Amino acid sequence: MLTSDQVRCFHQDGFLALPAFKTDGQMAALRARAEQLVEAFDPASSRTIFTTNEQVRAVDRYFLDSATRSSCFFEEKAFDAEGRLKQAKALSINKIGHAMHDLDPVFDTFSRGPALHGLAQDLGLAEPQLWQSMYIFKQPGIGGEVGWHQDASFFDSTPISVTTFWFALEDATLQNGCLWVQPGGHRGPLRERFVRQGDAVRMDKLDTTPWPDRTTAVPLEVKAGTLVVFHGLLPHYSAPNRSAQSRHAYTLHVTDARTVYAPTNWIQRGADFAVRGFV
Ligand SMILES: O=C(O)CCC(=O)C(=O)O
Repeated sequence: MLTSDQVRCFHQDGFLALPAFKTDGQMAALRARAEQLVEAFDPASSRTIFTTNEQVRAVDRYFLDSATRSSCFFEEKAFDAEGRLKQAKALSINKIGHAMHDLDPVFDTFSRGPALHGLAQDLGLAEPQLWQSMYIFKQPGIGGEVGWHQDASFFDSTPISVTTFWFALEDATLQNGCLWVQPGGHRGPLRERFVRQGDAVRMDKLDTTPWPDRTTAVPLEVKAGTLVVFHGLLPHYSAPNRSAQSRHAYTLHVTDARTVYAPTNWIQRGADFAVRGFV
């Protein structure tokens, strides 16, 4: 799949953008299916969960259960002071997560196949395991910021192997909140670890190395259809979307089965819903 130059760039910079990886038809199919999932989602059933501060435990439960579901999460700025949606439901959802790749045939088709398997091999993921899928809407006007983080905080393994597959489903620009990355930043330490203990989750601070800022990071303005792959230690971030254009993206988080997946990671799979690869 990749030239030796592309593999070298990935290891040097910690990321690689592959334009035109997906066709318009493939993206349209995923987008239509995401729209259907949102349409089927009843906001009344979970509005209190997202709008009442005292209900932290209910939020945690909804979040933890989403590990094996296709759950909709609202944008933080979706509601007014009375807890009513300020815009249509379809323009209020921040993301769908986190198991569509294993639950839904359309997402499954988009998430798998020989091209992705071959790419994973070239990136050093000999036995890829797809733990998580997210359909990210980055809605016009209210799309929330995603703060600086490293995905290895959420998908820890020994040694670290998590690699992110980030598909632009629309053009990602500075205006609508494209990704920012720190080239070479994957050679730095893991700063935080998201730990699950039973039904509780917490973020442990591991290292005080500061996060990059816009002087050391670069924006990844990419066209729809581009696949960006990045190393699990690469610091990345996306700004709020205050523009009139949405910025849909789809991500997969993938580890290598030859590494030891941490039992404290928040997503775990048993034999009844086994983690699978790209083929
Ligand atoms: O798409 C974004 O805004 C952020 C995505 C991200 O951080 C991730 O997939 O790890």
